Amino acid sequence: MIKVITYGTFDMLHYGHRRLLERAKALGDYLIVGVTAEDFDRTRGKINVRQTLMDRIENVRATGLADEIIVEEYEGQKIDDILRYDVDIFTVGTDWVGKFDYLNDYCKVIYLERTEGISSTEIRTEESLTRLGIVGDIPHLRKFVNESKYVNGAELSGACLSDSQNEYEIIENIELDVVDFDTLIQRSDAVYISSFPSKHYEQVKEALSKGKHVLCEAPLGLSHNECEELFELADKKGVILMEALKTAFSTAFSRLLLLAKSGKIGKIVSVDAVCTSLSYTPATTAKEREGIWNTMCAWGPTALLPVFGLLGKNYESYEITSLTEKDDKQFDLYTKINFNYPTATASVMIGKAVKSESELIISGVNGYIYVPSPWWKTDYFELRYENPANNRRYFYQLDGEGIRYEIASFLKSVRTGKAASYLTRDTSLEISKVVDRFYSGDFKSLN
Ligand code: C2G
Repeated sequence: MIKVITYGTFDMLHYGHRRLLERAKALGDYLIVGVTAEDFDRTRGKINVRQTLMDRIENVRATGLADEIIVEEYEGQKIDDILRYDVDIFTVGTDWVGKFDYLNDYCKVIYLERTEGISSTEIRTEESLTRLGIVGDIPHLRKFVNESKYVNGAELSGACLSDSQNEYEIIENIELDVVDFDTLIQRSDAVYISSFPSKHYEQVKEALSKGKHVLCEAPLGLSHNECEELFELADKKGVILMEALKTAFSTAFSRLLLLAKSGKIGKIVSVDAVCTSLSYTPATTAKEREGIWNTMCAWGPTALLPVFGLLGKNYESYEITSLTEKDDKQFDLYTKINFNYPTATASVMIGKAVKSESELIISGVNGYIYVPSPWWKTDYFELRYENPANNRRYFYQLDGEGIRYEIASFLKSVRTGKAASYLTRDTSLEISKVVDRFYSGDFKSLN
């Protein structure tokens, strides 16, 4: 009996896939089809897959061509499978020519002509293209535009720049139409807003009231009431409002939250997050400071993410302590926030003009989770125990600092009409309360 094996994602199974499977089957007597797991696809950069693993397996099964279906979960698995299933022929489309020649050491390798004129990418793109406008400052926007290239389903409809920006620079480097806010809203289905935080509320409100979906850099507004109002408006208009916090979309971060919640370190008693960068030189004049994000806005939402994500909103109290610019109590150079929960504590240390080890530590009664600096864009963390022999290390691929996953989640939410975000509305609203308290001047000053 000649055994044949082939692999693929088989997203939105189409004629090209079916033809490949038919010809693979015809090469022998028994066909094994390996369908890629979601995590495996993500590590090989396929972040636009629409269907779940189970749906994709069902579609392959429904062709009636596979005698056996297996799941492909890791790099190098093909060698294991060929040996384990005693495979005679490995086959795949000609888009992979040369890439799998190394399997010739284990079985015969045959590349089958790829069917031209059809692909999952084209089907996904044709089905729903979201016209996405971008608003804000060039450095933020450039990253966003570059990352959006990895995500299917969006067409950038133009850019609205903050006042001080040079139009030509963005046109030359990003190649986008620069237009005013109203024009941008008119020609877009959704907008990404990364302007100065004090502008967020008005811009988000304007976009939502015109029925546009919004992805806005955190913080969404400077007051809690504003944020609540914006979410209510989004519901009323039936559109998606999502806060953009790239860390929330990184695989390592979301997995460590799950591990912590599933009791791996026992009951959690402390969450301590540090985010610092020497990205600001104090003592610039108030004029020069215009457009520069203070510490609370630049770092607060990110650092608060693990606190609210793990301990929730039922804290008893918290205090904020800040060192601010002498002439501006709303411009913090350094801020410390200490939380008291009924059975846990948490601390957040953030600074744009103070440097410290920017790590995240989640302590439990049985052990702790250690995420090295800079934890907000990590691909790695450790579970540590009293006995080091029990320690575990976890690695997850992180591409584009999480921004491309954030864009993919936003577009999925827009497409399905359901929030598909790791960042819950509760967390966003809790973050807004802290930002609100800081702006109302309710903190201990170190000046
Ligand atoms: N295919 C084809 N014609 C198309 C599209 C796809 O012949 N128009 C083939 C591909 O060459 C592949 C199979 O159908 O052999 C599945 O394609 P995908 O779902 O795109 O999977 P792919 O990313 O190619 O994964 O480990 C996974 C394998 O490496 C292949």
